[in-house]
Amino acid sequence: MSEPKSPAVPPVVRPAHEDDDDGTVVLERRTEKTKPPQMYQVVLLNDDYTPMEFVVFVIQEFFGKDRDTAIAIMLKVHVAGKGVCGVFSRDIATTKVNVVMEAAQNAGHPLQAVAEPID
Ligand code: TYC
Repeated sequence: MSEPKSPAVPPVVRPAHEDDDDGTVVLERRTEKTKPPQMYQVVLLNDDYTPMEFVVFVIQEFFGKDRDTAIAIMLKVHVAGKGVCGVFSRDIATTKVNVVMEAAQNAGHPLQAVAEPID
């Protein structure tokens, strides 16, 4: 037998009966209630001063990319002005941005990272 698809199906109410459930009716919610969480892309921004090798290091170290992928992302940023390093939940994206900015500051480079909500 196939299950009813909609919550609008009228409940079956039975009279209370010995050894029974007192006529309790449980209505099952079948409509989707939770939305997937908003995700964020972490983007590196180009500047004229941060060494390419430092950007490659950052992408490998903090975004888990292999060297070839890190070079490709770095060059994308260098040419296009920005490039995506990864997509994360809000907390993880914020942490990635902070870690990148702190590493850049400690190394004396002006590299900037931002988290942008995606569709
Ligand atoms: N434009 C920098 C240079 O020529 C390299 C660079 C790449 C800087 C990516 C930042 O996010 C960046 N040294």
